[in-house]
Amino acid sequence: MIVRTLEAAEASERRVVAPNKNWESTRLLLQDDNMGFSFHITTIYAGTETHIWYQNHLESVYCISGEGEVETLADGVIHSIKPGTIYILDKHDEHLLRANSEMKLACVFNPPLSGREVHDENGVYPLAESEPETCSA
Ligand code: 9YT
Repeated sequence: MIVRTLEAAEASERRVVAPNKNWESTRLLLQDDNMGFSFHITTIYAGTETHIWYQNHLESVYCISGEGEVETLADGVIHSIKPGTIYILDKHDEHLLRANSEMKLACVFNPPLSGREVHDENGVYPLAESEPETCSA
């Protein structure tokens, strides 16, 4: 069994801050844990808009606190996000994520992130030996 706390993870290299300062994320569970998914507590800073397109990953995002919206670019539909909302990127949906207030989100990725992705601003979520993801703004 693996046991970790958010408090301890936030004080370690598991906490990463986006180069564009739109968000930060603490990766509680990563590829090297061999669970088949990764788990993150992500904070989206108030007033930000982030363009995200996880071409190599499926992701589910559950809102713990704060409010915002997610716009899917394929159809222009805007979905509001509030505590209790989950959005599920089952089609690798390209989207814009906006925070009206600071949002705390619980995020699950399949396949798992390795933890290194944040250091490459435009290839934020590459899958080993595949095309880079895009995450900008
Ligand atoms: C909201 C969202 O897409 N979060 C993704 C995870 C986070 N940005 C991270 O850990 O890199």
